[in-house]
Parts: sequence; C-alpha cells; structure tokens
Amino acid sequence: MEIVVPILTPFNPDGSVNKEALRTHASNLLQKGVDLIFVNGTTGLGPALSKEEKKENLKALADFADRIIFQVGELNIDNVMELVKFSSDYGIKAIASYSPYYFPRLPEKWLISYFKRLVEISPHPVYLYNYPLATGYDISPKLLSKFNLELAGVKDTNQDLAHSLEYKSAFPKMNVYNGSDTLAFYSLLTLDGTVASMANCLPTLFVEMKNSIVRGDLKRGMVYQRLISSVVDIARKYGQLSALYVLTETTQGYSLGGPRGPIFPLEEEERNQLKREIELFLKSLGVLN
Ligand code: ELE
Repeated sequence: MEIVVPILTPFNPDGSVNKEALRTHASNLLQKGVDLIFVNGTTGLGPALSKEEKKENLKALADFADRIIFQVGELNIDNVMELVKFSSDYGIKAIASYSPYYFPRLPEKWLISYFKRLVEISPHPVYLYNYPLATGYDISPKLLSKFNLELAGVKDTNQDLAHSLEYKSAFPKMNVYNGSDTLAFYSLLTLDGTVASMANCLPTLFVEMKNSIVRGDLKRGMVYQRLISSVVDIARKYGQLSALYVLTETTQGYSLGGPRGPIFPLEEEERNQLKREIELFLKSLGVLN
C-alpha cells in the first residue's frame, strides 16, 4: 500500500527549475513517510517541461533514485527514447509515460506500439500513466488485453474506481494506483496505493490515512479522506496546479517558488486569500501538517 507523490517542479523567477528546492521538497516528503515520488507528472508540469529539464529533475533527485518513478512521455519520440536511455544510469523503481496525445483518432495499435517500444528499450519496469481526461485516450485494461501487452504498473487517473480495479483483475501482477485525490482512501484500500497531488502539501495526513487503514480503523481513514477532499475543493477554486505551490509553502514552511506559464502563478491577492482560507480550515480542525 503505497503513497506516491507526483512532485511539484519548483521554478525560479527566471523560469528555470529550482533543483535545490526540488531536493528539499522530496527529502521532506520521504522523511514524513510517503513511499514514492513520481517525477515529471501532471502536477510536476511534465508536459510543459523540456527534455533537458526532465533529465535535470531526475539528476537532482539521484539520492532518492530507488523511490522514484520517472515520467518520460512527450510527443517527440526521439526525446522519449533519449529519456529512457538516460534513466539507465539511475537505479529507479520504474519509468512511466502518458499516452501520445493531442492528435485525434490515433488507431489503437499505434498507442500500443508506443508502449511496446518503451518496454523494448527500458532498463526499468514500465508503468502506464493513463489519464484519458488529459490525453484524450483511455489505455484501458481491455485494450491492453486485446494487444497482449502486459505492463509492470499503471497510474490510472480516473474518477471511475471500477476502471482502475479492472486492471488488477485483468493483470493481477500489475502494480495499480488510482491517481485521483478524492479517491485516495479507496485506492489505498483496494489497490496498490494512491498517486495523490495533495500529498505535496498534506503528506502527514496521507500517512495518517494509510496508517489508519493498516490498523483497520477505516472510519478514521475516511475522515482523513474527507479532509483531503475539502482541501481539493478549496484549491480548485484558485486553479489547483498553482494553488498547490502556495498550499505547500503554507503547510511545509519552505518556498517552491511558483509554477511557470502557461500554468500562471496566483496573483498576490489570491495567494493571500488562499493562505488565509487554508490556515483557517486546518486550524479549525486542529491539524498541523
Ligand atoms: C493526478 C492529478 C489528477 C496526479 C500527477 C498525478 O500529477 O501526475 O483533478 O483528480 O484529475 O493525475 O492530480 O487530478 P484530478 O498523478
């Protein structure tokens, strides 16, 4: 039962990646008990990073390599292959990729060919990052079965938990995570874990939720889930990806700078309002994280 954090990528004011802040953040999250770090995911603004930045992120986190899943997806296939090869110097847990996206009506077999190429050249286990809402394609368990493609793992970002459960039924050896914050409790309980963006700012709550499940105290676990879902609701009002930088700074006590356009940072007034709102909310619950 693993808590996986799709780690935020911290940026300097000049738009470059702040590697020191990335290391500080990863180290803090692992110290607080999260199990794995997903690098270059959606929350890490993966689709907005260059190939070199993706590499730099892995390099910066080399000390924690065995706890890392390295997302390599891009539309330029040469870059993808280069990223996979680059990962061979690191003892990471797995590489992952979202499916090809943007181009409409891609035949199923092309989507599968993409993942087959990854499996062929990857020195590490290959995980599918399935996010149909974002990519336009659902690499479903049925599709994998139809083409006889067995992958080591999947992060299924899907509001439909049954969809995630189907991977486990079709491929019992596959490591299956659901990637929705609002389903984290259920994902921990019924699958191999959760990939949860809110664990960037609420790592301790996630660890407490997991511990409650381990103890068999499911009622308490659900209380943590409700709390996390409330923070999701607050963050979404401001733009979740940018809000996460502010929330993490507020709860963890260090700055991650801000995001980078086209994911624009919150304006000063929004930042202050969000900080006030979250501090009030967490204080009212007596939660220190
Ligand atoms: C999730 C998104 C999903 C996290 C990543 C993640 O960032 O790589 O709003 O539930 O669709 O994909 O945070 O967000 P929702 O795995």
